[in-house]
Amino acid sequence: KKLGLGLLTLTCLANLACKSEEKKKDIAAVSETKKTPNVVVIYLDDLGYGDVGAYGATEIETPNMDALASGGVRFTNGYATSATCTPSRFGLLTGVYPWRNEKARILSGSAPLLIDTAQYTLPKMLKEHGYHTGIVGKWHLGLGSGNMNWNESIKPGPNEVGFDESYILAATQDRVPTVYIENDKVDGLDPKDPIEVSYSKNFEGEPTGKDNPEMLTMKWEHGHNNSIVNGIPRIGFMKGGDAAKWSDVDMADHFLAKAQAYVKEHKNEPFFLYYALQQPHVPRTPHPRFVGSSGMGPRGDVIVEADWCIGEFIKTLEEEGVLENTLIIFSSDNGPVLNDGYYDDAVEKLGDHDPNGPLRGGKYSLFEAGTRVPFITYWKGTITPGVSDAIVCQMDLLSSLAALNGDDQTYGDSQNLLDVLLGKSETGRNKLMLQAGSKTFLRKDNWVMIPPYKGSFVAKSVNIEIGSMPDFQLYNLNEDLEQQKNLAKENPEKLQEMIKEYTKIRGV
Ligand code: NG6
Ligand code: CA
Repeated sequence: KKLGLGLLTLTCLANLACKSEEKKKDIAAVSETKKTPNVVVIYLDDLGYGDVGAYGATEIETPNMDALASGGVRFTNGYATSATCTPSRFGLLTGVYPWRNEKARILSGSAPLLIDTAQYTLPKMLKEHGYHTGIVGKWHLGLGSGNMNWNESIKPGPNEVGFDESYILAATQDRVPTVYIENDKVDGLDPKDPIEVSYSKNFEGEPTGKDNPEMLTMKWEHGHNNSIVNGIPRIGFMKGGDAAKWSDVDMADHFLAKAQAYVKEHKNEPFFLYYALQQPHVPRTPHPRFVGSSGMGPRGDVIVEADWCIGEFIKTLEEEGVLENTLIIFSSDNGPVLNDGYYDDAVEKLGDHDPNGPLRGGKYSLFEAGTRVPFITYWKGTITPGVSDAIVCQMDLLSSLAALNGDDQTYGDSQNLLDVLLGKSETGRNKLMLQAGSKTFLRKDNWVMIPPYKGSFVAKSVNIEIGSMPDFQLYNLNEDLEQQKNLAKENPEKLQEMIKEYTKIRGV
């Protein structure tokens, strides 16, 4: 049999026309041996419900995101688990409500790993089903077990919670350490120039954004006045590691190249890639070729840049012959913010663009724009394009993708919504306990109930309505998507029903 194949190859080699035939067969053979598709999660950072053309944006062009929407299922009620990054990513990967873990709050760059290494996770599940698993991009779920030495093996991290391969930034683009980490090592570290990181005090003699404004190419507005890297003041202090420091303007290209390389390397086996882009989180640092591309300043420009990255990445899937065998899930970790601590014209140059779309609030908010995000599933040739109003949550990927692999169990708080994600059913969740900071609220059918909370209604620094009120809030999203009319007094029966349900889930 082997000899026969060898002969066939030989004859084919002699004949160029035969070569493309061979390639086609190759691709067919690859997809045949795979029972289930590759899975790619494309995850943006702080991209708002209204930032995407397919979700109604008219002032900014996102043709590649729109192509996913028009060729896939566009969810109008797709949710992250939280209005900030760390808890949302925790929910996405574990299938567990982040409010069950008190430590699931915005983490510093030196925080220990948040996910228990014994926790079942999305990548672990897919690994069990024969997938190779990789992450490229933003992590922000902590690393190590406290007192990290960045010059040695950085463990535990993504590789200990299910990823075979990882290429990440530790926390956020605005937090130190400003280096890439490949598996358990800082990429490009010169051992003669060790890295030190502190979130409590500066290292002697090191400039800071606060004391050395003359060194800055980007000005801080609130927070962000510690160590300066590439002229940008960051959160946290860092010393050394010069050769390993990333170039902010090249970050998008850098992660894209890593994501493309991952696909090329693993196209012949089932793979799961979590491609976590850093845009449009602060500091917004578009590559020079995107500067001015949106007319909206850096925030718009990095959205255009991210859209381009997505287009290039999908081209790679296509060129490598795996696009029709890949389920893509596109979403964002939380809602939008304009001024998140730097002067970058996000407010001044916004024009008529509304990153919230029709929703109230934004990043950090109890209102819809905090957690309701663009959410698209795309599987060329398999998913029938459409729009779905079903309630789906990123946390549901674990059980749904387990079902895709023939495992009908449900895990943690994750529901099996496979048919919904594939556009075959409109029956999504009927309830979902969402969170902003440490505050939770309940979405049930078309109703939202926000319990009374202390704290200010508006977060002044970012100019976003967080939504904390001394009284219960009740909204009917069918009639009032903009959450303008609190029905708590008008509809005490509904309110009581919602409180009962809330208490049942939260146990408080
Ligand atoms: C906040 C930062 C904000 C952003 C956020 C995390 C300040 C004043 N603000 O603490 O700029 O980094 O944390 O964003 O420091 S997230 O998308 O990763 O949750
Ligand atoms: Ca975020």
